Amino acid sequence: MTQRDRTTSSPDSPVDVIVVGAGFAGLALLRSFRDERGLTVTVIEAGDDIGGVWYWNRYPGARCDVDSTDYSYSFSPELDATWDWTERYAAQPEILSYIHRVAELYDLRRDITLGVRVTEAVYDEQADLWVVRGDDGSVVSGRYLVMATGCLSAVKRPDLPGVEDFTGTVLHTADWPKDKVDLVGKRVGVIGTGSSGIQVIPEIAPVVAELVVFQRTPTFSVPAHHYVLTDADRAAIRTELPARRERLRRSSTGLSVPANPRSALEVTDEERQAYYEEQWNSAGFGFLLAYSDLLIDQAANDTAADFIRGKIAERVDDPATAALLSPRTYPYGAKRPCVDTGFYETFNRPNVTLVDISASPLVKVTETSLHTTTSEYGLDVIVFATGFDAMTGSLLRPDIRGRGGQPLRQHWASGPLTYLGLASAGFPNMFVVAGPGSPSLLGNVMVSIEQHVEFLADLIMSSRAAKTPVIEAEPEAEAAWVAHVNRLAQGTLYLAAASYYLGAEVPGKPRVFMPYAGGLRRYRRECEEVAADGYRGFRRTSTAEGN
Ligand code: N01
Repeated sequence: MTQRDRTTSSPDSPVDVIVVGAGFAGLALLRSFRDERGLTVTVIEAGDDIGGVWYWNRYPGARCDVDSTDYSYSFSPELDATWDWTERYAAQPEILSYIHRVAELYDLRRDITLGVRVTEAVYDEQADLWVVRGDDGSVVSGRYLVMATGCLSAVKRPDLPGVEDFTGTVLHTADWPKDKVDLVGKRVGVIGTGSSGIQVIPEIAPVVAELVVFQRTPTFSVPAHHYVLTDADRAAIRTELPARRERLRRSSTGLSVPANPRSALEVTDEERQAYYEEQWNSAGFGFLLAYSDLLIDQAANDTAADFIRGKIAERVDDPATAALLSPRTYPYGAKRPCVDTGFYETFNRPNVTLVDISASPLVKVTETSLHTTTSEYGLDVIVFATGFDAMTGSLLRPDIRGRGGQPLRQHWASGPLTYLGLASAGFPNMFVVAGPGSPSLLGNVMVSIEQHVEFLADLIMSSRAAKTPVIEAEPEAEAAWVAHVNRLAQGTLYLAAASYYLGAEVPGKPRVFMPYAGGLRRYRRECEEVAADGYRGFRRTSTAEGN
C-alpha cells in the first residue's frame, strides 16, 4: 500500500484522530496520541515530505531565532541523548534533519500521508465523525480532527499586476524551490523586511550582482549573536537540560532568557543605557525582556526603541539609509521583533540599495522590471519575503464545516472565535494546536505545542473513558475566552501596530488581536484549572449512536 492509498479509507472505517499537518505539532500529536494513548491516528500533509514550515522555508539564511536547544521537543530523554545541535540557532537543513530523526526514532512515517492538501472537512452529525477530503479525491473519516497546520504557513503573495509576465525568476521565501537556486551575479529584488527578509538579505548580498530591498515598514532588529556550539557548550547544555526544560515549561515566554522584573523607568538613564548595552551584546531575542514594562508602557518602550534606533545609526554608514531603516511608527515589540546577523551592515555594501515603498509603492511588474510609482528596477530575480496570512489562513483556506453545515469561515467572519485557542463552538471534536486565542506566536511555539498536545490528549482520553467522546466548546465559554484574550491585549502596546497579530497583514481581514497575551505560564495555569474543574467550558456527550 502506498502512503497515498492509506488516506482513501472509507467513512465506514474511521480512525480515532485525523491530524492535518506533519510539522512539529503534527508529529508531536501523532507520537503522543498513538504511542502513549493507543489511539489510531492518520496524519495528512500537503508537502512531499514532513517538516511543515521547516520543509517549505528553505531560503538561504533560514534558521530559528530561539536557541536550538529550546526549539526542540522535550518529551524524550532518549531523543535528547542522541541529538546534538551544531549551532546556537540551527539552520533550516539541520532542523529538518532533526525532524527526520524524530520520525525515524518513533516510526512516525507509517501513519503520515504526504502530498495531499486537505480541501474540505465536514462534521457528520449522524455518525459524529469528521469526513476529510484531500485535493487528490481521497476521503478519510475520524472521530477527532486536529488542525496542526501552523500559524505561519498560509503563504501570502501580494497581488502585483504583471507578475506572470516577468521573464526572470519569481520566488517566495516560504515556498523556496528544493533545487539550488543560483543567485550568483544576478540582479535580485527582495520585497519585505520581516524575519524572513532579514535573514535572506545579508545571506545573498555577497553573491548577487545587485540587491534591491523594497521596504514598506522598517523592522526593529537586534543582533542574534549566533555561534557554532563547541563540545564544551554541548556538554554544558546536556548537564543543565532537565532543569532548563523545566524552567522553560514554567516560564512566561518559553525562552531561556531571564525576564528582568524591573521597570525601564525606575532606573537612571546611565543604568538603563548600560543594561541595554549589555543585553544588546548577548540577549538576542531576549532583548525584549530587558525590562518588564517594554510592552505595556509607551515611555518605557521609547527608551528601548531609541536605543535600537541609535544602534541602527551606528551600524549603517549612510544617515539617510539609517533613517529609513529606523522604525518610528509603532512601538518596539508590537510587531514581531527580529534578530539578525549583519542585516543593517548589509546596506553599507555598494551593491545593495534600499527602496522605501511606503513613499513610492510598488505598482506593477513587467517582463524585466519591478516598478514603483516613481522608478523602474531591472531585475533577474524577484524574492517575495512577504510572509503569511497568519493564524487563521491555514484554518480558513480549507472549507471546514461544523454542526448544521456551518462553515468555519462564517463562524469566524468577524475574527477567530475559540475557547482556550483550542476549540470552537459548533465544531465538535475539532481542535487546533497553537491557534488563535492561544499564546503560540508570543512565545516559544515549541513549548506551546507540547502543552497543547498534552492538554488535548488528556481531554480526549478522559472524555472517552467517561463514554462522552463528543467534545464541544460551549458558546458562552468561547465568548468569555475571546473577551478575555481581548482584555489581555488591551493592557499592552500590541494594539499600536498594524501587525499580523491583529490581522493587518491581509487587506480586508478582520482587525482582531488574535494571540493570548497573558504569557505561557498564565495560559498553562488557566488550562490546568479548566481540566481540574472537569474541563469546564467543554460540553461532553455521548455520540448520537450512544457510544
Ligand atoms: O513575514 P512578515 P516573514 N507589499 O509578515 C512586507 C516567523 N519566522 O516571513 O510590515 C510590500 O514578518 C511586510 O511589510 P509591512 C516569525 O514569527 C521566523 O518575514 O506589512 N511589502 C514585511 O516587511 C515571523 O514573524 C523565523 O509593511 C509587503 C514583510 O513583507 C513570521 O515567520 C524566520 C507586502 C513580511 O514580514 C513571518 O515572517 C522567518 C506588500 N503587499 C520567519 N506584504 C525564525 O525563526 C507584506 N510585505 C528566524
